[in-house]
This record gives sequence, C-alpha cells and structure tokens, in this order.
Amino acid sequence: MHVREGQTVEMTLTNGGAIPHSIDFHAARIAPDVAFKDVAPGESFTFRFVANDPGVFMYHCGTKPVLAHIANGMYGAIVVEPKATLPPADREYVLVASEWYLTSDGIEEAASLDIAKERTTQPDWTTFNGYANQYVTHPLTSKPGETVRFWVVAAGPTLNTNFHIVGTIFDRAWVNGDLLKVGDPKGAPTH
Ligand SMILES: [Cu+2]
Repeated sequence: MHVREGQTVEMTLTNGGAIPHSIDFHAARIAPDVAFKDVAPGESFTFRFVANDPGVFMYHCGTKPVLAHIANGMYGAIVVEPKATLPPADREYVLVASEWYLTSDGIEEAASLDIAKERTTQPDWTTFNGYANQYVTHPLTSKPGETVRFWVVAAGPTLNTNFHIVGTIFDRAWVNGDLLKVGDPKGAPTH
C-alpha cells in the first residue's frame, strides 16, 4: 500500500478463511481493540485512519496466536510518503524481510508452520518479499547514475534485517523509516 501523509486510509478486511483474522496497521494511531478486532470467517469489517506519520510500516494479522498468523505470511508494507517532497528517485523498491519456520523445505511440496522452530528462532529460510533467493535470478536493477530508493520493512516475525548494500553507498538513510525531518533543507539526521 502506498499513500501520502494526511490521506485517509479506508481498509475493508473480508475473511474468506476458516478461522478469525484481523489487520493491524503500524502506521495508525487508533483504538486497536476496535479497528484491529478479529473478523469471523465470512464476515467483513471496515475501518479508517489518517496516515499522519510518514515512513514505511508493517501491517499484519493480529489474531492470537499472532506469532503463528505472522509466520504464515499475513503481513505486508504500507508506505506513507511525506508531504514534503523526497529527493527524486529514478526507481523505488519495497523490500519486506521475513523468516520462515517450516515442517519441510517447501520446495517440492507445500510446507506448513513448525511452531517449535518458531519459538526457538530456527528459521528454514529468510526472504525478501516472500521468496528465498528470488533476486539472484530476478535482480532488482538500475543503471549507472540512477538514484534508487528502498523502502525496507523487517516483518520478522522475530528477526531484524541488517540491510547491506555492496558496491555503492547510500546518500541518506532514515533509520526506522522516520521521515519526520524530510523538510530539513540540509537533510541532516537530527538524532
Ligand atoms: Cu490471521
């Protein structure tokens, strides 16, 4: 999801599954017991929030056990562009980092969640955007001289991601996606 600071986000969650689910936006300042409540199978629920905090945030299913719902892939990213214009970029990429705790490697046939591995943080795979090693065969590209912006979210459910670039240097990094100081003409980090 990609919105601009100050826009109203209207979210409708329709549960087509067999157990309750919900959706929790880290970009929202809202009563979680109301907006992020469980939605029963076959039901829909709509809520709104104003995206007043620029940055990139995780959203995820918040139904208990949250660890299991997140580990099953129920998450994504919402980019909240600041009102103040960001430096121009020729390309932008969103990377959601996560790790997978599985009953098998999942290559030949689908695997399911191994909760014991998850509780002891022994992942089978760590991925960007859900597929292990996908950018080895389908790299994210740019041409020399182009400016590239990465929006990076560590969805976990447990591990952080240490984002590491080789062969160049970032002009600027906003730690924890904190874009509140984008308007600073020097672009200097303030903390
Ligand atoms: Cu869920």
